[in-house]
Amino acid sequence: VLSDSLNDPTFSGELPPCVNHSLKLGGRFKPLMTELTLEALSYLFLELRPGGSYTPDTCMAREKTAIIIPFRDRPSHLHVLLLNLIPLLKRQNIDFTLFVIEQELPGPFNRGLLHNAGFIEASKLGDYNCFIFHDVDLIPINDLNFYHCNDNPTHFISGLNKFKYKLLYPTMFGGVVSFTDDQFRQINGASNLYFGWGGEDDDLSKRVENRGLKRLRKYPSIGLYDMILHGRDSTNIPNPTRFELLKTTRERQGVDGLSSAKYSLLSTDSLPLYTRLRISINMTE
Ligand code: BGN
Repeated sequence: VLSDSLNDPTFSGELPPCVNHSLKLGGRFKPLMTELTLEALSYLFLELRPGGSYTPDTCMAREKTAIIIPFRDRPSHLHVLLLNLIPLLKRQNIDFTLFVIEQELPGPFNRGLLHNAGFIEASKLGDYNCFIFHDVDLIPINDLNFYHCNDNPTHFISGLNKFKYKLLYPTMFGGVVSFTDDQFRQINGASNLYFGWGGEDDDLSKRVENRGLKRLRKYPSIGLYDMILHGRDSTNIPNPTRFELLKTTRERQGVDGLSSAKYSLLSTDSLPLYTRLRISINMTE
């Protein structure tokens, strides 16, 4: 017979804080480029809660992280990213939710506005204090590239396969970047005015600098990514106005950004591995 004292135990203390030097981490690895279906992936990652959330169960994570993935029409890239990113985040003991923010066709892609919409909508769904904006075609290949926020906005990429594991210019700030909630508000988010390819990440870089923040970057041997090879996206042509726009970043920053992001939220779907946010953007507004 079980004694009564066993029925109602009290935990002897709290979970210990998660530490960086987890025994599960393996350094640099070769990513798996296999394109699985979402169904197959969801069987691989049964421990994720609906909507794509995960909380380590053996330690207390240091922050609550929203991974925001701007997306349009590239399911195979998304599936390769999930196959590699989810295990990495688990090995790093990150408390995360994956958000895929999808812009409806037609019309040119607006990556900056998707950052703002993803930030605003994710913040309504949970009390996230760290936001990592993540391109769908960039696969991290080093376990020691921690998906944490820092005391300043951080560029996670120090080298990309297509640039021979280097960057093109020092102020590059695209692809994968982190902001705390406060840092993103402090710079009034991203510009909403860049339609099509290019420049919006350079604008973001200047916004960080203009508000007296530093850009941090991952250590060269750690911030390594493989870009999934693809041709140029015919629906996302280079934006001819990007050079002109970049001249006025400072003047626009207070009035063009989080404070002025206009979009319609079409649906919020809690899928097995991510929360899908579909939005439409009216280009003439
Ligand atoms: C730059 C683009 C970035 C892009 C990188 C890497 C512009 C602005 C005019 C100078 N910037 O040239 O948006 O991320 O290349 O491909 O086009």
